[in-house]
Amino acid sequence: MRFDVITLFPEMFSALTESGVSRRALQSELYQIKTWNPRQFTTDKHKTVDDRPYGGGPGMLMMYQPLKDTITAIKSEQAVKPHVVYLSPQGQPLTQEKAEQLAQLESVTLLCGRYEGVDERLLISEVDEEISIGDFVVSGGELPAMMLMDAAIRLLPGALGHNQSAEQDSFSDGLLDCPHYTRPEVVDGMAVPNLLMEGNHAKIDAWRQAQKLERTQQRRPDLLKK
Ligand code: 4F9
Repeated sequence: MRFDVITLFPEMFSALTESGVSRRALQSELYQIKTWNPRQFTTDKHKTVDDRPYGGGPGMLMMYQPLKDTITAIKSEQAVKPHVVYLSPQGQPLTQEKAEQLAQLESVTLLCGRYEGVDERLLISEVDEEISIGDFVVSGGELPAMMLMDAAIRLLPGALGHNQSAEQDSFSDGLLDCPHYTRPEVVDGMAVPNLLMEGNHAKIDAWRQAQKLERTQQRRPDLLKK
C-alpha cells in the first residue's frame, strides 16, 4: 500500500513513522509513505498557498493551483490512479468498515487542509471521498489523516503479531470490547472475576461475549441498532 500525503506540515507524520505498529509496518515494507508540501508547487516568490475567501468572512483558504499541481505530480509518479481522500468534518464518518475498505487499496492520497479549508473547486475536481473522524474541529487535517492511516495500516497482513490479531479488536464484530485483567490477582482490594481464573474457556468466551453486549447496550446503544 502506498500513501501520498499533501500537507504543509510533513514533519508531523513522524508520529506515524517513528513509533509502534505503524513504524514496524513501514520497516517491513507493508506500506510506503511520501509527503508532499504544496508550498513547493507555488510560483510566486512568497510561496503563497492561501488566499482570502470570496464573499468575505474570517480566515483564509487553501488555493486551487498549488494543490492541483501537487496532485498532478503525485499521479505522474504511479501507474495506478490514487484514491484521493480529503479529511474534513463535512465528510462521511470514519468507521472500522471504512478502514477495512481503504486497507484494500493500492494507492491512497490524503489531502490535509489548514486554515478554514480548501477551494471547493479542488474538492469537486480532484477528491474522490471526504472523510470525518468525528463531529469536532481540529487545527488541520494532519491528525485526522494519521488516525485514518493508523487504522488502515494495522489491518495490513503482517502488521500485527497473531497475539494482537485484528479480529479481536473492538468493532471488528460491531461491538465494544470486554473488560481485561492482568496480574496481580488483587489490586487495591479489587479482585479479578473468578471465572477468568478457572480455565474453562467455553465459559470465558461466553462471559466475554455477554460483557461486550452489555457494555455496548449501556454505552453505545446506537451500535446495536446497526
Ligand atoms: C477533519 C475534523 C476530519 C474532523 C480538519 C479541521 C477535521 C478537521 N474530521 N478539522 N480540519
